[in-house]
Amino acid sequence: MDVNFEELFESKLAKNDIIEPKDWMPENYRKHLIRQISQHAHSEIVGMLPEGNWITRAPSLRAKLVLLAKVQDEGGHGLYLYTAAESLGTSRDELLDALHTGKAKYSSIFNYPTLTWADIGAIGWLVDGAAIMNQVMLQRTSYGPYARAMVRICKEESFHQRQGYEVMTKLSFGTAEQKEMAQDALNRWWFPTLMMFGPPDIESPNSDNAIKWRIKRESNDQLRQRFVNQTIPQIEYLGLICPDTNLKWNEAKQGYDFSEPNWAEFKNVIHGNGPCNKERLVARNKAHKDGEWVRAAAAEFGRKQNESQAA
Ligand code: BYC
Repeated sequence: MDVNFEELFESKLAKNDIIEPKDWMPENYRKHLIRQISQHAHSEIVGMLPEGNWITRAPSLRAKLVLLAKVQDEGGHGLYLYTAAESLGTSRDELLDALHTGKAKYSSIFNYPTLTWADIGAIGWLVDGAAIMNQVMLQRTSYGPYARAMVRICKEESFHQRQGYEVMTKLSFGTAEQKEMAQDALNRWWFPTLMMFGPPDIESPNSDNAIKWRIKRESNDQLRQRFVNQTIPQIEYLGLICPDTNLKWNEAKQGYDFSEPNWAEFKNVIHGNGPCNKERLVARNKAHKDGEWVRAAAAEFGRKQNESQAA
């Protein structure tokens, strides 16, 4: 009997079934997933850099331990995600090469500098907060290995968000100078965080397929709106001021009206010209080169193990 693989794939999606690595899938679905999952992995790995910058300068031993754990978690997230991407028939080397040569994108947010300790609070609170808002739906994404990786990632991101909010709480209820640091960090991170959700829906070339294939279950604009609605009361609790002067509660839509981020700046950043793009790529290339002996030793160990098992 002839099997119509395309129909089988569509019927699985219609039933909310999960697609697994050995299932037939359209080539464009495979490519779309490799693009999104690998960019997500790169974001985790590059995301370690701006925060890693503060590990040696954390203001207490406790703060240092918590930040170390968070940055290590992000390394772990990158590894689960690279593995999920590899299950689609690509290799780690190919993926890393695309990152190191600047061909692959990673989240725009990590091209901004961390100037003060308050930025570590703002990243945990806002950036991880935005990441969770986007990633909760990915736990139900249609591709099995990605969905399963996201379950653990989301749990860890919730801890990261708490870590950031705790830092912001301490600063906001601290001295006048500390509160000013918290406000300054909020001012600098607010609009770049809104950019994390991607371009407006009408300018998002990948969204239609992503929704059709149940890779994304909500649109960039829907998630951005939900993030703003959720975060404004937190800003108010901290006694800080949202830098958006057009922010206004809209009774009819039961949500806030807010200003669009500067999309020209976003385009500039994702095309390699943000404040820290070059620095991030230099750091990642150096880390990869410095790790060459570890990869060679691990490969040699694996080879010897295989030899001794075969003997
Ligand atoms: N930065 O058609 P669109 C984290 C690109 S959290 C850079 O809407 P899509 C972390 C997009 O790739 C951050 N590029 O795309 C948190 C596309 O270009 P290409 C990572 C962006 O895929 C704390 C073009 O713009 N999270 O890791 O439907 C600590 C048009 O966009 C961005 C994820 O990756 C951006 N902000 O939607 C440590 C979540 N936005 O690829 C780490 C999974 C858009 O066609 N990813 N672009 O050349 C997603 O949910 C989606 O890929 C996005 C974009 C919402 C990001």
